[in-house]
Amino acid sequence: MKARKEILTDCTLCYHSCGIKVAVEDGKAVEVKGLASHPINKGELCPKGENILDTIYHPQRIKYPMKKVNGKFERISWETALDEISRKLSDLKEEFGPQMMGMFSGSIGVENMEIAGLTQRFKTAFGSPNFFSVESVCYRMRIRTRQITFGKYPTEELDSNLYILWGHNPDASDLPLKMAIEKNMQKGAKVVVIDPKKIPMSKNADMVLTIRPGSDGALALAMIHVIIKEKRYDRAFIDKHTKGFEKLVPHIEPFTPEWAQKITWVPADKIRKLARMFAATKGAAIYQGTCTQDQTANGTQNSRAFSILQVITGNINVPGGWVISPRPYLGNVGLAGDGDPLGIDKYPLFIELWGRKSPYGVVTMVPENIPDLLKSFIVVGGNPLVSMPDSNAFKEAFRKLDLLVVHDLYMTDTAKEAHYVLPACSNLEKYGVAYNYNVCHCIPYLMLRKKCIEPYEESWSEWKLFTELAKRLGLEEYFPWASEEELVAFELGQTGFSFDYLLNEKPEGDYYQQKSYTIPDGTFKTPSKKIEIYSDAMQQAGFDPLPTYLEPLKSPQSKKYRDLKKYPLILGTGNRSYYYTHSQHRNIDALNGQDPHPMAELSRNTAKDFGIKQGDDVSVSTDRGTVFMKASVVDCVADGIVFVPHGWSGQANANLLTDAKCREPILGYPDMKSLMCAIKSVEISR
Ligand SMILES: Nc1nc2c(c(=O)[nH]1)N[C@H]1C(S)=C(S)[C@@H](COP(=O)(O)OP(=O)(O)OC[C@H]3O[C@@H](n4cnc5c(=O)[nH]c(N)nc54)[C@H](O)[C@@H]3O)O[C@H]1N2
Ligand SMILES: Nc1nc2c(c(=O)[nH]1)N[C@H]1C(S)=C(S)[C@@H](COP(=O)(O)OP(=O)(O)OC[C@H]3O[C@@H](n4cnc5c(=O)[nH]c(N)nc54)[C@H](O)[C@@H]3O)O[C@H]1N2
Ligand code: SF4
Ligand SMILES: [Mo]
Repeated sequence: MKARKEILTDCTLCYHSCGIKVAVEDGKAVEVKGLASHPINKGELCPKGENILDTIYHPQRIKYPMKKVNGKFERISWETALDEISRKLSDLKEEFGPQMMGMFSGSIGVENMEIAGLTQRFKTAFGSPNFFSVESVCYRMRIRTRQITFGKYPTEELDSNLYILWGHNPDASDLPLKMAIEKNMQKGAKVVVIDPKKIPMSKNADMVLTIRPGSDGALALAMIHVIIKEKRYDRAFIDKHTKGFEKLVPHIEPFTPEWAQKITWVPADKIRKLARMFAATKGAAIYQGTCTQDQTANGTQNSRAFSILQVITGNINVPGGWVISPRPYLGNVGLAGDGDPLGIDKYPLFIELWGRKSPYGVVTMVPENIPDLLKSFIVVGGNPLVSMPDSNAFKEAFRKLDLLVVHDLYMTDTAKEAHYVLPACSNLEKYGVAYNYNVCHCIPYLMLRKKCIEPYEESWSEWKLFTELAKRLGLEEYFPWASEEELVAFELGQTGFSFDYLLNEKPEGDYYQQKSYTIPDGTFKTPSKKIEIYSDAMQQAGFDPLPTYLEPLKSPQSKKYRDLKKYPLILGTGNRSYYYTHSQHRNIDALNGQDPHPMAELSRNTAKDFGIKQGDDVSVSTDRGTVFMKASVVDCVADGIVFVPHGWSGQANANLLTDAKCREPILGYPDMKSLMCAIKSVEISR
């Protein structure tokens, strides 16, 4: 009989890190099920998680290191690869200085703290400040804005009395929230959908607001206007905990619902109704799209306005509102270094707040800084030539690098451009700490990610990659951990949990602390110790200290964008597919069968206007490029809009349409949600 064991760990195919049970027989993972006791997914899995073993054991996985020779990849040993890479890095460092090295880690570095931490540590050890990640296109904007406002990061809880789904579609992207909403609706929780598209949750929602992409900031300002004019705010909370409300009152005067109606397409009456409903509910929360509200011209100010809506209605640290959940004292694998990352002059608040520096550079500025500043790149767990804006600009720039190294499980579009490709372990092949539950869903829970199986073929973990590379560069002192287990034990150091406890006694994970709904003195760590409705940090950095609205540069209402006539339709990119994570999983039959083609979505009226029929081959163009997809003519999308998915490779890559220089002015995020395009039917010869 085969020896079978069952290991409790997390999925890691997206940042939700759902709990799973992996059955392993004779060293091979043979079955994966949801872990019922896990607070995030309660035993459920999405189709990606259900099919995780197809990802782990797929024959297209990279098996050994490769080097590009005369345009073709050749197998080499790890020894040779690391020797050559370290020699090249040393030479470039000597000639140009250490800042010439850039590093990138993708979304997998968000759920996988070891990837982001070790990558960051390596760049510091090497002496470069230039670490880039998805943090400068996704989510950190909201964290940063809430830090600026609260000195803390209050988070939406899963259980709420009123869910405002503001550009967020849990059925596609957020399984834990979808489960929570379905459960709480049975108990009377209300749901509001603010979206240019009817999403599955629109069907049973209490209110549905069909909004013009990129105009959300105007709606939020008008809601603040109504709440203030009608005196529906929480006076006691404002008096006790905030600073600057008296400045907000006159500031908000012009932002009437009628003003917002013209900008947003949402009728003024509906704006009033929503503002009243929100103000009347304790335990109400805005669930802002995870990246939707960031990747637009008004991004930072959108997040500021949402914070202020929560604050003036007293929906902070109440169950179901936004709650400050305790963070664990994790050992920091990242290492602070000298020097300023790219972007500090243009987007200072992204990098520095109250004298504290974050480790990330502004990724949208990378293409224009190759090759003058950046000569080499190491990409660990990311596919920037598909996932970052303006793939043409990124590709052109990456082709000018003296050295591009990619560490991944698969031969991605980025890997194909590399000088060296190195095989990476999957999440079932290494140890780690699963902790995102607190950051994304306000659950103070930790779990040990277990090594369930041995590395596939010649794959290495990031710990091994950087430890070995550092040795060759004389940087071994920075990587003192003798094993992955030691590294993870270091991370767990001050959490109160030992590696052994999480491995043997609580393999299902554990709560490291309890949340509290009180607001003791000293809760808000801003300089004023109050919630800063009026933000001195924003003012000092030269930005509006009270929330404002900025029209997207490329929009039908923009005064600045001159070539509009060529691109008459609004373009949104990157609505999530339930079956894929970004550019991943297209090669998994069970998933690809469910969503086989990149589909450009548009309404019946718009399709008619442009002579497009269901299933037509279409081209979608912007001032940056053209993609080829199929038309999906639907009832659920508002007229005048085209939505294209991101993550497809080659000619269907949505980021051929986006623009690295079309940036949100405060934190430098790319606009991926509110652009302009043209669409037409095309003949594709097959
Ligand atoms: N299956 C799957 N899940 C994922 C991911 C994945 O790739 N696949 N990626 C993960 C990551 S990294 C992220 S950042 C999140 C993304 O999560 P979100 O940003 O929340 O993205 P979606 O859930 O697709 O929801 C976006 C919704 O916003 C609407 N929308 C588009 N533009 C606008 C606008 O301007 N205003 C408003 N109000 N609505 C708009 C769209 O129609 C869509 O219904 O998903 C995460 N979850
Ligand atoms: N147009 C448009 N573009 C977008 C978005 C959008 O909405 N619109 N969304 C953006 C957002 S929010 C995000 S977060 C980014 C995501 O951007 P990325 O993170 O760059 O995208 P992924 O395709 O998830 O790339 C992750 C890569 O890591 C590899 N990988 C998986 N596990 C491991 C591991 O353990 N180790 C290593 N070394 N590699 C591993 C995978 O095979 C995959 O190639 O995309 C952004 N791009
Ligand atoms: S939502 Fe799906 S892909 Fe993401 S962690 Fe859970 S099971 Fe895995
Ligand atoms: Mo993201």
